[in-house]
Amino acid sequence: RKPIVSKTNKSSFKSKALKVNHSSCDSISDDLKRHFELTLGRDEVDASHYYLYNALALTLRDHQIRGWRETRNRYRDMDQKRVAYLSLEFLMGRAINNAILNLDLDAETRAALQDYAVSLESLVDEEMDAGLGNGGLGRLAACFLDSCASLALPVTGYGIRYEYGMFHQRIEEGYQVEAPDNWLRKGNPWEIESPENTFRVKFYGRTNYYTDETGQMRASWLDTSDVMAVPYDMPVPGYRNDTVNTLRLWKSEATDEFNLDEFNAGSYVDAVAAKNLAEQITMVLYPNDSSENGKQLRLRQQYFLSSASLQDILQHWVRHKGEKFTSFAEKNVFQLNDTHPTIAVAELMRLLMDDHGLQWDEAWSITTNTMAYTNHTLLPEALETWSVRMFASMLPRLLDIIYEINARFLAEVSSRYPDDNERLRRMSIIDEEGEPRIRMAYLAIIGSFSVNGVAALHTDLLKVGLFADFYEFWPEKFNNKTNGVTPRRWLHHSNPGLRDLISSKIGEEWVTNLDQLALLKPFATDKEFQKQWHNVKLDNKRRLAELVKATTSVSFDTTMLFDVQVKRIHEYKRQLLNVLHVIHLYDRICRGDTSGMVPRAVLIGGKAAPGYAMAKTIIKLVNSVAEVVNSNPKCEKWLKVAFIPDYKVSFMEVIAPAADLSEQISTAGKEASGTGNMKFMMNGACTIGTLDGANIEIREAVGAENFFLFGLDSTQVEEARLSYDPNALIDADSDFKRVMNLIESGHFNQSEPGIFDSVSASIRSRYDAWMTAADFRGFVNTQKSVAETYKARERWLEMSILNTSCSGRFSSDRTIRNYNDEIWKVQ
Ligand code: B1H
Repeated sequence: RKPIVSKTNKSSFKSKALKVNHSSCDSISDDLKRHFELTLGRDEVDASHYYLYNALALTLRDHQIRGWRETRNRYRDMDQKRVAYLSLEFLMGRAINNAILNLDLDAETRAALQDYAVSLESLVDEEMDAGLGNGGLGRLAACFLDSCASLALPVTGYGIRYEYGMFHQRIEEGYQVEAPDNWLRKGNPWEIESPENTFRVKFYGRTNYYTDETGQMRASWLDTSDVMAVPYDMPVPGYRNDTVNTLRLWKSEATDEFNLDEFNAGSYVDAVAAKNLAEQITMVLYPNDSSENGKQLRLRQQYFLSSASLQDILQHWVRHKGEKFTSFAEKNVFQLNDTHPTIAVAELMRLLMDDHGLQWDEAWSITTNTMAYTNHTLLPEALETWSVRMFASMLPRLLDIIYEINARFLAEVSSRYPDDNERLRRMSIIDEEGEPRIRMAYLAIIGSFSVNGVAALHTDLLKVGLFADFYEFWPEKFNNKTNGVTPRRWLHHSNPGLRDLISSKIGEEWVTNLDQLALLKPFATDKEFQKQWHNVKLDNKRRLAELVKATTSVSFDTTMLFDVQVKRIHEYKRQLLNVLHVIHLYDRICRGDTSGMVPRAVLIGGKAAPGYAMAKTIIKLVNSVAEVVNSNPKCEKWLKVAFIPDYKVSFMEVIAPAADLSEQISTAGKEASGTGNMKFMMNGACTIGTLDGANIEIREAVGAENFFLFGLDSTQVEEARLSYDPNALIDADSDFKRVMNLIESGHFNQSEPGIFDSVSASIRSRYDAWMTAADFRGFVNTQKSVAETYKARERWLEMSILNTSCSGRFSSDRTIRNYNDEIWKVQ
């Protein structure tokens, strides 16, 4: 057989090879062979390596299964409090490298693959990203699972096993085209179906009130159409700690008694075909980020997840403790990832009262001592409300309960604030303006003992703005938990060069104690260390340049400043501002004014919600500008622009390590936290950013002198809004005027006149909510100082090293410790 062809960093391979554990090495080799030849029935490695990938995944899963069982038993024996993290999104990305890393099986795996003359790197590309999320909110849930397992905390993720995850994005003629993500088509070797834990979820029907044998008033939910929830479990390995937690994803299936009438009427085929309705529930992820969608099917998904997960937990409780719930709240916490699973508040009440016979007060005490709510956005378009009418027909029993929660809550408010009807109207769960709607955020706050924001500024803004009445009413409920990201995936795995360099200086403890990165600070000005740091970055830039070339045909020169903005496309994130700067640079280059400029490679990537026209136009604009810039010989040396299609977790693993400059340029007050900003910082990128979300804390951590700040702060934004006059700003700034003129003259869209009219109109509108024009000048000026600093190579390297050194507090381990210390309180 041919020798292994490995693209891996050789030094890391060698250093690991010394540590091969021979017993697990043999077993990996044997298991791989067994799975390849017996489980999958293969005898040759085909070109795609698909079966070999599967055999390896099964091998690694086997290795997790022992730890999985042990972990379950340990949690049970310790009789600790459990946490259920309820989320409509878990953006897991690929599992294979994470498993190898956390199980410490790198050398063994590589050794086993030598028998097949296949490199690990070529195998991992066979795995589809598990794209069960939109962006930051879903990826945060995934980072949290890694940290919980690594801290050996008994936390189970509960989500939906979408048949189709986040759509694939292609770019055709510069436009986004969506393609379905059939990620399960070739099977998912990581999951284990657990049909014995199937639950029944009810929909429609009516409430029936009756008096039970003891004379109590009781309710039951009758004449329902039911759907089965079947769990699929994915192992969540902790970092080298023998802990394997669980991500339990529910799939919807039809019950066997579906459409009995039709069945009996003889239309057997119609009855079977109707199974689709039930199975639709978990068919597809809604691709909206930071905006709600209001569709019936989405509410069905939310209730389906909430009900199945709570039934699972209650069943477990009853099996171990019987029908006694006095200590339930001491032993369980439900963390609600935004309002999406908030119907769980009412569902827990229903299950406790209707199925387990508790009285209202006892059930309410349990609910409000177990539910905790995380808010992720202040954007009004993302705040979920559901029409009462839709609720009344789909979830009638839940609506009864919500009304009762509201009535009791409003009674409390009015006893604290007598005769304040305005306040009652403001705080009511039911919004009575227009068609009555249920405000899910209010239900979440009222039903929870903890309400948290995801960065300091965000939490402060919640207190004084959106939730001010509730903060006044229950100040003790409110707390901040600044987001974080897992250093295992986002540094150790994705940046092997930097990982080895860091470990060579400060050892490996940083992997589980990221504050240790501070030990690098003294080396920030060390010439030799800077050189090594620079070389690692250069290697990473080469790797990214290859990806960009392969996906866009644009060539990035690795000596250029890599200026990167990857995230969902949204007006508040202001990709437009970035494009205005690119056009400004292009304009200067065309005019021969390159003084002080640095050669730049600008990379932009991200998906637009399919129904979000402006976001899609922005993608088209980026691509049109890229085409003009990249085909102009004058720009060749100075500027390259690329839009990377299908931005996803596995791409970020290549992008973050290679970035020099991280663009975090949202309108201040709009980005709740951001987490991409943390991944870039950890990998030694410098940030250009506004005082928004966690940028503020990043700047605090790294020092103002190592952060490129620009723009209005959130207070100034709200003040400036009152007399905002973008046209005056444009007219007073000749650079800005030329940029607008290039857009408006059709320079970038000569064959498609008018397509960018909406873009220029939005910039020029006095009502532009994102106030792009207000920050143009500040952004351009600060980009100039970025260029100057980049050219002062040693200063830049110092900043880069300091960014990594100061990123310790943005580990999701820190975030999870905060959640546990202040909310969950698991011993
Ligand atoms: C965030 C969302 C979101 N905030 C609605 N809100 C969705 C809202 O499908 N929906 O209906 C989906 C997602 N996502 C993000 O959460 C914030 O914008 C980021 O700033 C933050 O870092 C992230 C994690 O907290």
